[in-house]
Amino acid sequence: MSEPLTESEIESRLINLQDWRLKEDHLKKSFAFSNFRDAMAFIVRLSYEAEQQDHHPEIFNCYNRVEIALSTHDAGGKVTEKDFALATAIDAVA
Ligand code: H2B
Repeated sequence: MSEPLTESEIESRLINLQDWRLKEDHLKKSFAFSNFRDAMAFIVRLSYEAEQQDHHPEIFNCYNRVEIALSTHDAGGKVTEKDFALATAIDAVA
């Protein structure tokens, strides 16, 4: 069972991440690519990270745009350290 982070714990961790925001109990970020193919390649690449971490993002795609939302079901849908670990890995893939 993962422990939810407090809002101030989340805000202090967000300082180290570019363009991630806390919204509706999720860590959210929008990525823009040159085209649909690059956006889909990003999704496939991040899926390997998600599987490796056994932690899975919500993903919305529209053409060249990919929106990611992270929360932890096991923590009642709140943000935990697992979401920060996956956000960091997703940024490395992008
Ligand atoms: N992904 C996310 N985002 N939150 C979780 O709590 C979660 C998950 N739990 N992926 C994992 C899988 C869990 O269901 C399995 C059984 O480890």
